[in-house]
Amino acid sequence: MFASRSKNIGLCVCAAALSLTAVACGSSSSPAAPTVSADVVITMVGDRAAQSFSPNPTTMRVGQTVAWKNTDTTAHDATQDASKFQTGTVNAGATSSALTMSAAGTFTYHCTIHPGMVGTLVVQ
Ligand SMILES: [Cu+2]
Repeated sequence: MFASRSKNIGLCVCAAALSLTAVACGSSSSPAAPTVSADVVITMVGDRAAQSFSPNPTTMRVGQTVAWKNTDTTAHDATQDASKFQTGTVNAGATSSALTMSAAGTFTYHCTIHPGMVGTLVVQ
């Protein structure tokens, strides 16, 4: 009785882990950006100092998701200065994965490819 019970639990955990892995792989490896449904979308405008990201600053609530959409003709990323969050490289025309902001704070971020590109995200 106990043995078959724990076996079932083990299978459940395994299946959940597999499906999570599949989702993660699907979103990060697909060449064309899937349609991202984030609560907040920040546009990557280009290498323009404090005007590189729009809107800037961006304000959102704890628990909301945010994605960065690159409307420029070259790749960018959005990396929090203390690396608490990062989009990874977002190619021209693409949109990053949606990131969930789970903590309040004022987060300054930049593009590691173009360090002059800076923005601020305020999570309330
Ligand atoms: Cu950049």
